[in-house]
Amino acid sequence: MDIEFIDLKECILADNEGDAQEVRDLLKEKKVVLWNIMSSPGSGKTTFIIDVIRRFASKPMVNGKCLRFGVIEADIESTVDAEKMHALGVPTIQLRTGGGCHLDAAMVMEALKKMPLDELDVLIVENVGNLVCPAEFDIGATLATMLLSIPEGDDKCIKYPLMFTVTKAVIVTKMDVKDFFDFNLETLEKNTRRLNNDLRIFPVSVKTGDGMETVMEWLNNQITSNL
Ligand SMILES: Nc1nc2c(ncn2[C@@H]2O[C@H](COP(=O)(O)OP(=O)(O)O)[C@@H](O)[C@H]2O)c(=O)[nH]1
Ligand SMILES: [Mg+2]
Repeated sequence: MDIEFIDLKECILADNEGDAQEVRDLLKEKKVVLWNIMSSPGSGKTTFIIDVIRRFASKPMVNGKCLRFGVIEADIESTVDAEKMHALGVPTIQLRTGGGCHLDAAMVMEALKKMPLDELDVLIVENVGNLVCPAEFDIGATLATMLLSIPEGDDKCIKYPLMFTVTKAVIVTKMDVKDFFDFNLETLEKNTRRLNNDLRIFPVSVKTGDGMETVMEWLNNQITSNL
């Protein structure tokens, strides 16, 4: 008798595709942009998200209103980041993956059921800190971006290529410490071009504010064109 095997990864990913479509359909109906933010732990996701939400809060759109944000925090454990978002006054849901290294679309759908979608324009997902698994799972996002911090090095797109192909932009964080590291932006750009010719690269420092206005302009276009 032949040994049967089940390719679990394929099954999981196939199910996930259907779930991701359901997330997309619901958010299209509700006119909410789902923005997936991925990176290694500690690259500055929470810090960047807080800064972006604050900047958008003082940036009225053409109709005089500001974009309304919600946040889904995904962590293996703890509510540290969710507490920071909650303190900003934005609707926040903490998803605890209980050891899982990524979010999938079904988990996001659970969070959507608890979010006041009719009162939101943008729902930010701070994905689990990891450059591998989150890239494999479509969560139904309208916009996917990643952060890469200066201390991580400019070779990460060679080591984790998938992440750099599923994102629209790499936000290079902690530019204020670049003099202490051998990070070369041109090397990063050259290596990412081979993987994803449309990828945008935005060097920023949330500490000094450098580069933030440029990335805000791009984000504003990405969000408003998808609303
Ligand atoms: N020097 C510097 N540190 C930063 C910057 N952004 C974030 N950090 C620091 O990096 C650490 C990790 O940031 P955090 O936002 O928690 O990263 P996350 O794990 O990706 O959410 C914290 O100590 C932040 O203060 C920055 O632009 N410059
Ligand atoms: Mg965080």
